[in-house]
Parts: sequence; structure tokens; C-alpha cells
Amino acid sequence: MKIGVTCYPTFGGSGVVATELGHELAARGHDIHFITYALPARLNVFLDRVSYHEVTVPAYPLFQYAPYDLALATRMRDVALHEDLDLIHVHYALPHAISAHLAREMLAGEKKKLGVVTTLHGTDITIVGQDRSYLPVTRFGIERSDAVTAVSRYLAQVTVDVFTPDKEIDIIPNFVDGETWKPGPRCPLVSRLATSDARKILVHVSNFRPVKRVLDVVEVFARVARELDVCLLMIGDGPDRPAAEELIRDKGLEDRAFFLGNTPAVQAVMPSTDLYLLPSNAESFGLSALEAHACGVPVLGYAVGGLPEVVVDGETGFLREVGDVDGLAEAAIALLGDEPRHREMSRAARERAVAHFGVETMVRRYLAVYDRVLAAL
Ligand code: GMT
Repeated sequence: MKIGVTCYPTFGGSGVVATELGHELAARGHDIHFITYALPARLNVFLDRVSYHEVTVPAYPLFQYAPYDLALATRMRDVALHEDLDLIHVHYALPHAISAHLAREMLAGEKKKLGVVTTLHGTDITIVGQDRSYLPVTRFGIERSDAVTAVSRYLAQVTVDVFTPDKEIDIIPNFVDGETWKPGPRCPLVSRLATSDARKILVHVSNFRPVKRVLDVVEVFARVARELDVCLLMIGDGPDRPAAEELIRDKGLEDRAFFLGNTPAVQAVMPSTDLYLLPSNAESFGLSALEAHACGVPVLGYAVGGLPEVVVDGETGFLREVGDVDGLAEAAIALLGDEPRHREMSRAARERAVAHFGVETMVRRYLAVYDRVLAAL
């Protein structure tokens, strides 16, 4: 198949899923064309059958807001025509599903058919898409897609409840490559920051938006640090980073908390850690929690959204009510202080990630969706 892929090219989970899926499809002989405004963070353009088409948005004095969605639709149309794409798979509904729909409409005049598959990832449905300014257009994008997938049962249900779309939603959970994400020894960077082998490592990875509740990460860490010899690695960047840094300073923990920014070193760092903290308000899936599990790292978070579909409370991590930082800290202290239990949980986390969220299964499910769409065009 010849497949166009559009996603947000950032470090965020939806871009990661789009990119990893593209790599996997290319490895299976499909031609994959990424159509995005910048090179996706994890995209390997040296792979056979992977191409990148940049979307540029020309400025014009009249535009206070340059119409990215129109430039994207035009690029999608051109790539589909000249590369003879069979379908376009967009990740995150807004504005990608609408641009894909426009591209297909433009192509109708050229007698070119193009399937449109939309994958819903999270805040396109739970936050942004529910804003009254976007709700009708989000529903429109969902309904005009030939197939819609959601990354968790939770997200599919919210989509049905809020948007009442006239459409079946396929649930295809996110996946992890157990060969890339796997347990391993402490990497040199973490050894240097930890300063001692005995010191336990807590880690958080996100875009530091309010939904991630990074201050809760600091609160949990501060409580654990009162009882145990631990340090904290904060990976990523975003609006709440300054507040998190300030809270760390207020608590006098700056010598044991390290903000690493948007580093591609997550893969090397994750296996070196002992506990992953993801206390989001709502996480439609929590890809980073799955990556932690694949590395044998138990996860602490809140029992909301799709996270309980990834983390099994008491088996592969601990889930508490939103805001229960004391509960999370207690669980962390108990687990880190009990080596055999930590080892067992780490084993269970790795086993769950590999057994339930393997690449092969999910790629097959996406391909089945593509086949269905193409058969119906
Ligand atoms: O939806 C977002 O705000 C961003 C999106 C992203 O691009 O990272 O994250 C979502 O998609 C990920 C991949 O499917 C999921 O693992 C994340 O849980 C989800 N984020 C939220 O629901 C907050």
C-alpha cells in the first residue's frame, strides 16, 4: 500500500505512535509518506520506503492566523496525486481529519480515490474537540473519515458519549517494541546524576502541560525523599516546568531533582529507573507508561482515563484517586523499600507490556482497518 501519514511532529505520544507505525509498515513493504510541518521527532528518514514531505504555510499580510489546515490539505492532495497514495492516516483529529477530507474532495475532480483513516489520541477528544468552537468540526472530521480508531476503550467511549458520531470506532491500543524498550543496566548519565548505586530513581516524562499535574510529581517525590534515598528525573518541557522547578527549590530538593528537557535519551534513561510517575488528570492511554513497563519499570498514577487499561493496580504499578499524592507516596515508599516485591512488579510490568501491547498485533490490526477501507472505496 501507499500510505500518507499526518501527525504532530513533536515528542508527544500521538507523533510517536504515528512514526513508529510508519516505520513498522515500511519494514513490511508499504510506502510511507509523512506529510507534516516539521520532521517528526523520532522519524528515521534513512529507512527504505519512508519519505518526508514538509508542509509550509506561506505568510500574507492579511492573515493574522496563517491557515495551516489549508496548506496541509493542499500538500496532502499533491502528495496523494503524485505518489499515488491509497489512503491517508491522520493522527489527532484536529485539524488533520478535516484537511484529509478536503484533500479527498479536491482529488475527486482528478478521478483519484483516497481513503481517510483517523486515529483519535486524547485531548483532540477529551479537551480541545469539546470546546464549542471546535466540537461540530471535530464531529464532522470523525464522520467523514472512512475509519476511525481510538487508542483505548476509554477514549472510544468518550468519543461516542460526547460526539455521538454516526460511525463505528475501532479500538487499537498503542504498542511498544519490546526489543527497543527493555530492561537494562544503569546508563552513564543516570549513574552520574544519581551519584550512588544505592540511590533509587523516580522519573517523569511529559510535555509539562496542566493535564500532566507535574506539581503532583514533585509532591510525591518530596514525600518519598523524606523516607528514602531517591532522586527525580524530569524529562520533557512545557508550560508547567518553571512551576515544578520552583516547587523543587521551595522544598530544598534541587540537588536531587534533575530537569533534562526534551531529550531523545528517554530510551537509555528509562531502564535505569525504579519508578515512573504519571499522575495525569486524564490520560487517554499513557504511552510513556507502557514504555516504562516494557523496561520493567512499575508505574504510579491516578485511576482515571485509559491508564487503568495499561497499568494494573497492585500488579504492575499503583493507581490512586486523582490528587491523592499521599497515597502515591505511601505506595512508592512501600515498593521501593521491598526489593523482592519491586522485582516481581517489574517482571509483571515487562510481561504485560510485551504480551498485551506488542507491535505485531497492533500493526496487523491497523492493516486490517486499511484493507477494509480500501475494499469499500
Ligand atoms: O492528546 C494529546 O494531548 C497529545 C497526545 C500526544 O500527542 O502526545 O497524547 C495523547 O496520545 C498519546 C498517544 O496515543 C496517549 O498515550 C496519551 O495518553 C494522550 N494524552 C492524553 O490523553 C493527555
